Amino acid sequence: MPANFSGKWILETSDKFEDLSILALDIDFATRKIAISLSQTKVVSQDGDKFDFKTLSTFRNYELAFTVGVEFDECTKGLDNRNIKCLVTWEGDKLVCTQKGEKANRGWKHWIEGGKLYLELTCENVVCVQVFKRKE
Ligand code: YOG
Repeated sequence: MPANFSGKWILETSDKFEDLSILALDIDFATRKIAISLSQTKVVSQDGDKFDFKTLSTFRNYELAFTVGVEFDECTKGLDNRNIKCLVTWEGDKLVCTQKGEKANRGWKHWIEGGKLYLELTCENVVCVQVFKRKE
């Protein structure tokens, strides 16, 4: 039985986020400095295999809706502004997205562990891990 990610989650720790944004995603210096200082909130709505992820901050917001097992096109507008082809699948209780495009080895994984929401963002040889706690 797949995990339930629904709810509001607030960023607690973010490891290698700057490496991901500069080394891998080519985000400019000024934007990167703002990005690393942001408090991020994930608002997740899950209805079976249908998901809506909102990543909210005082600087920018990002929304992604998808169905597990159905390939879709994503434009990462306001992030690194690239077009990618994505597929999200379940690997056990992990939600795994592969993102095909200009950047190699790109994707993310979400899972819940010890009541916290984990997000592993990968691009090329960089792996960033974010941990979110439930917001009351
Ligand atoms: O999440 O795709 O939860 O979409 C990754 C940013 C920062 C802008 C955030 C704005 C990577 C400048 C979303 C931050 C760095 C930095 C708040 C990750 C790129 C640009 C929006 C993501 C998935 C999975 C759902």
